[in-house]
Amino acid sequence: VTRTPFIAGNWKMNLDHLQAVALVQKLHWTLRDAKHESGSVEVALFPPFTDLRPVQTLIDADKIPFALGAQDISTHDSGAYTGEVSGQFLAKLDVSYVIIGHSERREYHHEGDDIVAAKTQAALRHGLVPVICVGETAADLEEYGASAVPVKQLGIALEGLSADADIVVAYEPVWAIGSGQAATPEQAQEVAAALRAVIADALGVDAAARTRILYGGSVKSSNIASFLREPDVDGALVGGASLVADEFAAIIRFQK
Ligand code: G2H
Repeated sequence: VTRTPFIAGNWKMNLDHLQAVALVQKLHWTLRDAKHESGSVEVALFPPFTDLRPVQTLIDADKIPFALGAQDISTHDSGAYTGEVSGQFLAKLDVSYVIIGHSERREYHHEGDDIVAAKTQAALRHGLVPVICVGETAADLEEYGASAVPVKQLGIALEGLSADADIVVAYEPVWAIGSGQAATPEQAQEVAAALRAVIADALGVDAAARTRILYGGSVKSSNIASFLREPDVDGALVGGASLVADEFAAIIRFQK
């Protein structure tokens, strides 16, 4: 099985809709200029909810080969849930992916593994691919090593899913997020391999072979190739560096 490399730009709570459109135009221009080979890598952008419609309109009108993702999803489909956004609304906006369980939501919004599992199921119900984020804190790393906590988190998220569930997994060590201090490629590989084994246990070997596992945490153009060289790392979830057109374009053009 060949897994198409996946580069995801998680904008977090940055860029209003005017800035969003300007960044996507600049990115498209930069990549077109550099003869970006389409098809060799899949690129997805995860803007704030308020940017989804204008970005979708732009990529549709200019045939820009970027997929669209959301940063969160409600566990519910509709109803009296003030402030929540349903997966059915996202699907209607041509959103293909949704980040679930990012450590910032786990920490600041107290989302536990049960919420992550419910959101994973909500995404799949609406034909969205969940990008399930797992990762250990610095304290976890010291106490249990790198793999134990991500393995447990992913196991819970995958409970009850069917073998043909289309998912992406992102390994993001919490201590590496926005810190400038990325994990080593060796650690990313060790945990990615452990996560692939979790997928094999939960969904079977075919699912494990086709599912893409990303590394996230201080990815930049200068370290992307070292991660993508690892056999079980199939892409990256990029935060800060996805907000700068030249830098994100350089990450997209990485050489394995
Ligand atoms: C981790 C990552 C993107 P950054 O949160 O999800 O952010 O690349 O800024 O560390």
